[in-house]
Amino acid sequence: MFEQYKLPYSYDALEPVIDAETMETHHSKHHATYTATLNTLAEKAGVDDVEITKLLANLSDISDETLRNGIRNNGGGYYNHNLYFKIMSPNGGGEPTGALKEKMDATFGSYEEFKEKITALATGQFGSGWAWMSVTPSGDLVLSNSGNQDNPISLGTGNTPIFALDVWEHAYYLKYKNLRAAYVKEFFNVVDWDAVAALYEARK
Ligand code: MN3
Repeated sequence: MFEQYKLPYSYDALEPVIDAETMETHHSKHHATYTATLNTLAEKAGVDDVEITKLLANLSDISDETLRNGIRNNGGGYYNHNLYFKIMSPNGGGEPTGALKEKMDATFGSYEEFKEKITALATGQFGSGWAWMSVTPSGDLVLSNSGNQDNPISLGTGNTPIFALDVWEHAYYLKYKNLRAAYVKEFFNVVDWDAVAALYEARK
């Protein structure tokens, strides 16, 4: 049984960066539906007791193609949004600190250069998808993007995401309309770098 991440903040807490209606629809409809559908499909496939990261890393173990594709999409939607909602906070913004900052500076040059690179991946993702910062098995940081609800785990990279940026239109359309770049620019004002640093510490 997979449980949807419960928001530790209210739907309007991320205003004005993300409006309350978008947050409520995103969490109580989109994410709730991914979670419910994942639970139905995972039970059918007999994998409802498998950890989500293991499930996504081993999709090829599911022999039934319909179940496999459904779990790839809905399991991705479940995992991706858990991470996305977890790394946002009404007290977010600012810059990374500590070991995460040191590693990001060493990898990307500076926080500003990180922002430029992840922004290019987020705005350059054609159609629905995500932009990621992940930790490799050897502890390095890498940036990537992916379509639909795929992620670095389901794509078999072996990397663990610690930063997720949803660029599906449902994440921004009510407020930003077609202007994905405007949403991405504002998104950094709600990123909880302490939460990202905790995920980094757990993986490095
Ligand atoms: Mn979404």
